[in-house]
Amino acid sequence: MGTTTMNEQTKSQQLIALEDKHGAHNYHPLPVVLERGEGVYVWDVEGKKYYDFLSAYSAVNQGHCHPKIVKALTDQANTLCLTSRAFYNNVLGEYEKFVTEFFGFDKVLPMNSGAEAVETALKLTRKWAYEKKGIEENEAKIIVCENNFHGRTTTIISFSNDPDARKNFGPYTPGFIKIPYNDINALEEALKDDNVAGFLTEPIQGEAGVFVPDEGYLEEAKELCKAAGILFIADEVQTGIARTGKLLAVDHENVKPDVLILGKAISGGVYPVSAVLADNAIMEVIKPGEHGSTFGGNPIAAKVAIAALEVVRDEKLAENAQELGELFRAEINKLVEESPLVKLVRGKGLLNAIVINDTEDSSTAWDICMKLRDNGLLAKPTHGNIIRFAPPLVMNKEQLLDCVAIIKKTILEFKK
Ligand code: IF1
Repeated sequence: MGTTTMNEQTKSQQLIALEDKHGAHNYHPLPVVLERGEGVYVWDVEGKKYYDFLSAYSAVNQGHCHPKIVKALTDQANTLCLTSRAFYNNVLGEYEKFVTEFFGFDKVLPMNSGAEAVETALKLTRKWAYEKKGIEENEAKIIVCENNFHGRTTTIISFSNDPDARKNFGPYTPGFIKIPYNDINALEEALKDDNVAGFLTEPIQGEAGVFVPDEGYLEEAKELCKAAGILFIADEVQTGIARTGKLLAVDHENVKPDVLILGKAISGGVYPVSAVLADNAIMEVIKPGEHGSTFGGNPIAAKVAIAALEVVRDEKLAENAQELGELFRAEINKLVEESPLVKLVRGKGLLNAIVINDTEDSSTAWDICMKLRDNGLLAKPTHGNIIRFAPPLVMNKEQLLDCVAIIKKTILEFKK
């Protein structure tokens, strides 16, 4: 009774088999089946408790099932869910005022997923280029960076250089110039083209392995864009909402983007909410019927996003991420000294990664993540030999040190 025999599957195994049989195989998850979350913790279907060190790719910055955000969701769901934008509703204006004041822009355009917000920013930039900058129709170009990650749509993967994201999904959307990341000279060179409309960048490259550019890069890039009269577009879908120790990662260099893209944690991971923010001179090029979405700006999304941003402000999550991030890197740097397995730790705030001393095609990082799981901490490799560490920002110091102990023990005991 209650024990597992050879031909009896655990609940986890059954649920994994169910997904495997009926779901498209577009993911390769770590074998753990979660059923409950609270704050920095999640529990699997067997009742085992874990620290969540992925935070749903930084969507759950406010912690799992934050009561204030969940209440905003359920209260609004019991009142009015969706009207479409064919009519006004009594919550959208309140959200638009709140979010624009929160981030310091004139206007917001609400969408749902991060990729949709990136698409919105690209369309906005092109239209602005034709109508305000006078670029000839269909000639606008947008500069992007190598190893970027901005989402999965056909246009966005057109300027990716990840073979998995691109191969056999062509033909690709033209109009993008790719330059190396963290290379100011390359940007300066690319800006000589008169048809450039904007420069799209991640303030820290997430999927590329938490690649932090040199100090001053964003500030100089913004200056160059300003001088060239083109738009600086920041994709803060992953780096925004306090993750890196400031409300936005561009705040570290006091840069104000012309176009700001937000997603993920703008809803605390409770509901798909994304947004594009810009000032009037840019946003006014989009007129009725030219862009939109059935769900974008719906009453639930509006209430959830207000609550999620209030939590970030009231619980001082940026300050906490800054402080705990420094502690985390200091502690993991000791591990770098101690273990030949860990090459380095890098990141900002609580967006960090360790690079494992092995080839990109080795299974070492994956195997370490399996051991971390066994020891009660969930993280996921990116690009083979890199492990990203991004816990919810509601973590306290004691919990962080507990996590550091788990990571140290796991790595020091690890045998290939
Ligand atoms: C997946 C990574 C994170 C993003 C930036 C836009 C989007 C994302 C900077 C699109 C999304 C995700 C999506 C997720 C994996 C993931 C990711 F591993 F690729 F790098 F977060 F760490 N801009 N990032 O990072 O947002 O449309 O997904 O809402 O499985 O594709 P979305």
